[in-house]
Amino acid sequence: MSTTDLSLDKIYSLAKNVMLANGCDTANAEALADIICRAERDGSHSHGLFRVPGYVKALRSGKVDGKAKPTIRHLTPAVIQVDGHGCFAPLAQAVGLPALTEATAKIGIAALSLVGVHHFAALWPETEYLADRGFVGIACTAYMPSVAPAGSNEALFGTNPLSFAWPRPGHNPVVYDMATASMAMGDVQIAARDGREVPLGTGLDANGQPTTDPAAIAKGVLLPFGGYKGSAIAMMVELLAAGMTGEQFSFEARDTDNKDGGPPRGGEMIIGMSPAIIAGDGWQDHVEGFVQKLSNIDGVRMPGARRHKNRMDKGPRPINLALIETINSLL
Ligand code: NDP
Ligand code: PYC
Repeated sequence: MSTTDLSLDKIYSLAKNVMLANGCDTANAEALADIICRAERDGSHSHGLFRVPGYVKALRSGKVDGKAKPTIRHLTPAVIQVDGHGCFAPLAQAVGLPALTEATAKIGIAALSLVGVHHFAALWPETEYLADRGFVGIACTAYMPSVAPAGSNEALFGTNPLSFAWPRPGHNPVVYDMATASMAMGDVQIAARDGREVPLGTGLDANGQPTTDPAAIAKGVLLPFGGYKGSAIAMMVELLAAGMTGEQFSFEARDTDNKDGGPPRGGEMIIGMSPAIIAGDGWQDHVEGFVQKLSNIDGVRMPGARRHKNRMDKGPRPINLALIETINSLL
């Protein structure tokens, strides 16, 4: 695979310029460029520049409004709703997360429901936002069907990611962010692009047969991680991200989407919790003992640690050359 080195500043300005060139106003373009640049910085390759062609398709088809101005409502003191009015999710998050943080700090637990958004990114930025301010963050979103519920070979769930972040003042938070599919579709597509096989158990081909060929899985279905247990968590994500927000389930998103290749309209549920209020004084030392015990076990690596290590590197990032050429052609 040929790559070219790009500094983080160049990644940010490339992403911002391509969004501005395709109908975004400054607020929308900057929110997207920030999320794309942070994904490349951390090594979240399937959700950084790789997603730019899909973002642009959604802008060009008019499905996403690059000039949308999200609005915020307090449904109760602890329940906040942001309507993106058709924007990509990052700007709606930028509007809602400060209010969620404030409500969590006051009440101990609060929820942010995003509606009218198009989510195409990783979820750790929203959960880490809360953890960086001393709160636990949980986030999930649905997509369009590509995952067969356990026992079937018919796609109903999206790859339905779930992220959790726990604050560790003075340290990076403990954070996981994972598709509830055995593999994110972005990683399946990257494996197909780079000519790599994926592990058996990742998905089934169009005839319902197990395969290690990522291109065949893209035409068939992904499987949930961990059999019926992962399938139950994927179901929970549908219920929280669509049932609880009132937005579209993955199958509804497929039915209403214009199939331009960009993300469909949907919802996201983000929950904040305050350990200082719920657990009380001493929570930090208590938890730190557990985290140390876990991370000191031979062979264990903490989720999030790979990204946080990548983040320390301020240098350029190698980016797939063909992808850069594609993005340049969208300017
Ligand atoms: P991975 O399977 O790569 O990683 C999932 C989590 O497990 C990460 O927190 C990762 O930490 C951690 N991890 C990985 N390997 C180990 C290990 N050996 N020991 C301990 N922890 C480990 O992620 P996915 O492929 O499932 O998802 C990738 C991204 O795709 C996510 O950011 C997700 O939000 C995004 N996504 C977005 C969707 C959307 O609709 N917007 C849909 C589906 C996925 P670390 O990051 O440090 O490696
Ligand atoms: O990688 O599965 C995925 C995905 C879907 C939407 C955004 N990312």
